[in-house]
Amino acid sequence: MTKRVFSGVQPTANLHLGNYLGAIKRFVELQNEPGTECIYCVVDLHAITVPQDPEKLRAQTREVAAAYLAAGVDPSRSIIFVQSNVSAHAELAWILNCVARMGWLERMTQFKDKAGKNAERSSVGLFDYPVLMAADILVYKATHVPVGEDQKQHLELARDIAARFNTDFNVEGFFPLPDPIIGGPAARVMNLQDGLKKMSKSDPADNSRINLTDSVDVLVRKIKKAKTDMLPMPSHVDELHDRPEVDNLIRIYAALSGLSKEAVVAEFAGAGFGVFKPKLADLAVESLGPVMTAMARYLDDPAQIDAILRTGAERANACAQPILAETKKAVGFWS
Ligand code: AQP
Repeated sequence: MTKRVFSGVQPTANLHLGNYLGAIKRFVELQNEPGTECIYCVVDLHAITVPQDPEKLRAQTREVAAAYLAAGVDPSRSIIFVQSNVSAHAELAWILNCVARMGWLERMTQFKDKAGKNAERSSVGLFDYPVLMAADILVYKATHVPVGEDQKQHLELARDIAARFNTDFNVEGFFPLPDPIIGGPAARVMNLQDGLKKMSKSDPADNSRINLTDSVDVLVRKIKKAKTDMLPMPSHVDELHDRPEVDNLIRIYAALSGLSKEAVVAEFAGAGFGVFKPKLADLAVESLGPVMTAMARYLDDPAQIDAILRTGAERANACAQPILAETKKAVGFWS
């Protein structure tokens, strides 16, 4: 059976190393697997679950598309498009809203984290975000979804919604239960200044993350200033349990080099950070530098990005519309 991959990134500011290693880099790896169809979306409907400046949203949409292209997503092999250009996502989300249960959504930890103490003032969209995410995946009958670890719970919900739809409408196997692709050393890249917090776009401290739009100088400086501790590099992975910042840097090194965490620990065992950090910076420049340069080049030519996104939207619509039509038929809508 053909593997159909779907994933997306929100066009919110400050695309970072976590988004790259946890998601975008894997998009490219999957695209290069034989027998795999890939559909990659810039999920702007998700972005407006919190307030956005319209002009910035438009610019950031191109920025995410530029990151996909710069990382190596090839628009002749994968579909790259903007979510709001394919209305089937929103239409299916409504149907799935009537399948998902309030109790399921109330358990979502990301809503609790993002809404914080202001749940009452949050948009309904922020609460409903995981149902839209389920629609994004199911409207293509995608079988695999590469995401960072923070999206694991949402993926489980998408599976529950798919299974419930199939049962409620007596259409066994209609929606496949999508498999998450999560894992590797960079499934959860942490904040460079606090190893207990996820690296995040919305953190006000810019030195907490490496942005894909940073210059090479800034990238090197942020690695140099990344928090560590007074001890030397560990000799065994077990020593990393209570050293979250060091663990994070080692995992970043492992993800960028393709080595295992154990191999990185063995390579630097007992060394000082004065040895490790410059090596990490060199590695980051070597692997991220070309992506950052290519991204800037794409952003200099917005017309090229727009043309790719328009073609992508046509192709995505062509995949989604027949599945939406079948879904409506199963529900009993007149046509
Ligand atoms: N720190 C991370 N490590 C690994 N993967 C990550 N992802 C996000 N942060 C990390 C993965 O990147 C993909 C796109 O994420 P998104 O656009 O949905 O944004 P997000 O998860 O909301 O990103 P942030 O940085 O966490 O934003 P804020 O600050 O707004 O909450 C997803 O696959 C995600 O798992």
